[in-house]
Amino acid sequence: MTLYYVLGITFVVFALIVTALGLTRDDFPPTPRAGRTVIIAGAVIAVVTFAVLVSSSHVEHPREEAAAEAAEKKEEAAGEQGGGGEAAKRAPQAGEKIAVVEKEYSIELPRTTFKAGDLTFDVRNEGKVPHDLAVEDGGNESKTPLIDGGGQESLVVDLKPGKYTLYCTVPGHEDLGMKKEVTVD
Ligand SMILES: [Cu+2]
Repeated sequence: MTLYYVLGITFVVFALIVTALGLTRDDFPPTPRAGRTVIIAGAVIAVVTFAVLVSSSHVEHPREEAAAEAAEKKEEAAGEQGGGGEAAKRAPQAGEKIAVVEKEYSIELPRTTFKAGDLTFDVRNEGKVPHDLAVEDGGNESKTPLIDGGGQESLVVDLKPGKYTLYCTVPGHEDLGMKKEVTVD
């Protein structure tokens, strides 16, 4: 493809030079033989350019083709995962959904008692500074990514009956009031 461009540009430049010479100089071409040489040279460049264009036309859009191929492979890969992939995508939606609002410096919940099992905390940060929502379950801390002001993230946990504390892990925020005792039964 690059070769085609180089040849094409060469042909255009050649044609412009010959035209300029022909228009501005009375003695161009200086001899009939030189004139024939110019015509043959022009024809050769044109033919080679056309030949390269034809031979390279099957890879005329290499970038677009590569992108289409990549998309196809991605689709195939997704297809191979089959139902499993779909189930994994749905998993975060499973169980009870609880809308949580965080700001400086509080965590608001619609209620503080939940049924044991899958729980999805949909956390909206209505504050100005980033917050997250975490819960400690048997020594393991599960938490959302840090949520910028105005942002939203979900925390999906599978909790057994017991008492838990929901809190923000940003240093100092828990002590400033970003914690909430909840009961799972
Ligand atoms: Cu916070």
